[in-house]
Amino acid sequence: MTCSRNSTPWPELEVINNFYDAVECERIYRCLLHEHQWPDNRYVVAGRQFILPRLQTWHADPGIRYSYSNNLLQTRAWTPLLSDIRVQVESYLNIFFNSVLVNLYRNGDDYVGWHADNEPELGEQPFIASLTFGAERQFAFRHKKSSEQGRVSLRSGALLIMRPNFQHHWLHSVPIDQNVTEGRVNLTFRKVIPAGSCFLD
Ligand SMILES: O=C(O)CCC(=O)C(=O)O
Ligand SMILES: [Mn+2]
Repeated sequence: MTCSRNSTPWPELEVINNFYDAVECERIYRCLLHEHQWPDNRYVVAGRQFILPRLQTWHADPGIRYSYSNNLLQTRAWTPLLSDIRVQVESYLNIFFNSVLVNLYRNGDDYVGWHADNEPELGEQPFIASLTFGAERQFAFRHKKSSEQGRVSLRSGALLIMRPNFQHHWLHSVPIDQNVTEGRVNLTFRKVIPAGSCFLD
């Protein structure tokens, strides 16, 4: 891997471009697009049907439970490809993850709305590593209390690091972008605190 660490003006965020080179990105993207078992994006909560504006799967080590989108995500085992990527991200960062959320944005109409990844299961210091494959998309964020906001472009092969304070102070989203016609797969590696443990990390 020949990547460069690029700090952003925001200390809680770091973008590492070319974490995967173009050839690797193409291989990984094609594999995720065509071989990953994508579920339907319609789901029912309390008798009402909702449509998720992207496709999504959740993979975790045995025994890991996460209430994020509880009604729609079943925990799946790690695939060989996701396991390989996890090892590469972990050894680069020297941080260990036990789960990954996989999102497919089929084109620029797919999006994720404003949110913070700060569920109690992620502990008090949620550290998230996020990888992009496929189309470049904007990652937008806005401060929870002030009017400050920002954006970074996430290109194929980029690793975005969200340090814990990012989830404490900011909301983030990937907005609709009608100029984007191609798909994008995003992997967010997370560390869920196993049920019954203290939040000490
Ligand atoms: O697609 C992205 O870059 C972000 C996805 C995200 O925020 C999430 O899965 O929680
Ligand atoms: Mn998120």
